[in-house]
Amino acid sequence: MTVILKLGGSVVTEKDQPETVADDRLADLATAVADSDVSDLVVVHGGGSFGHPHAAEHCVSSTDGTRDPEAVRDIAAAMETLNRAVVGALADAGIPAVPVHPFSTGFRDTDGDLHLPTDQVAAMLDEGFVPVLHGDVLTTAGQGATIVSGDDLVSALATALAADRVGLCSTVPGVLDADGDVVPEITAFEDAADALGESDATDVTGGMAAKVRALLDLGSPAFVFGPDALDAFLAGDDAGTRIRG
Ligand code: IP8
Repeated sequence: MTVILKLGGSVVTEKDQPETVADDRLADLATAVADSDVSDLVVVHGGGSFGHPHAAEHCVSSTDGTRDPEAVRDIAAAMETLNRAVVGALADAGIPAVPVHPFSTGFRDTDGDLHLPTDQVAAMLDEGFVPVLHGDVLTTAGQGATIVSGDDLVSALATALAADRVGLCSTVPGVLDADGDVVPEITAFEDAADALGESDATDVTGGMAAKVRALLDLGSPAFVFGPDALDAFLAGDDAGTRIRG
């Protein structure tokens, strides 16, 4: 069973406090992962209060690039720092987590298509490791470098590794309708278009709407859920909102 789990940036960091890891929340998530029976797990985490403020400061987004190497180094370094914290928390819970930095391996072509080598990720899984990737700055043909969201990486990994399940662990318990209730299932974007607004903190790669669109395009069942439902998701149960295109 191959599972791709995204830990949202607002879950692993305190999103309103610059460069602050949400240590207790991260430790609880790591414990839930350690207690699960998933054989092949790939973790991807978002930028939260590390990547997004640096990207905004340098005016870099998924569509606006930079040719300033200092900006690239700055964003990449912030994400490496956060990745070290996430890998460290998983390691402390006994998970064989190892870091994978997308900037060093991937790029976008002139059509904006993401090229992310995944053979090394598959080899890591075969060797019993848990690869931990992250949203990052990424070389982009014709634009210098842009931001790649963890969600884009999740899609690329899910396709390349033929994932059985995909999970997005967010601060909200799922996709919420106008009354604040969790939408149990989305099979077409129009089902939830009214409920899908913008993310409230600085987020240069789009909010829930972009996530749902990407998940609808996957061949694997995907779930958006809150931290409390991580163990249910990892146990193979429905969690939060089920998204199936
Ligand atoms: O939080 C963005 O990743 P996301 C990464 O998954 C950076 O959108 C560098 C802002």
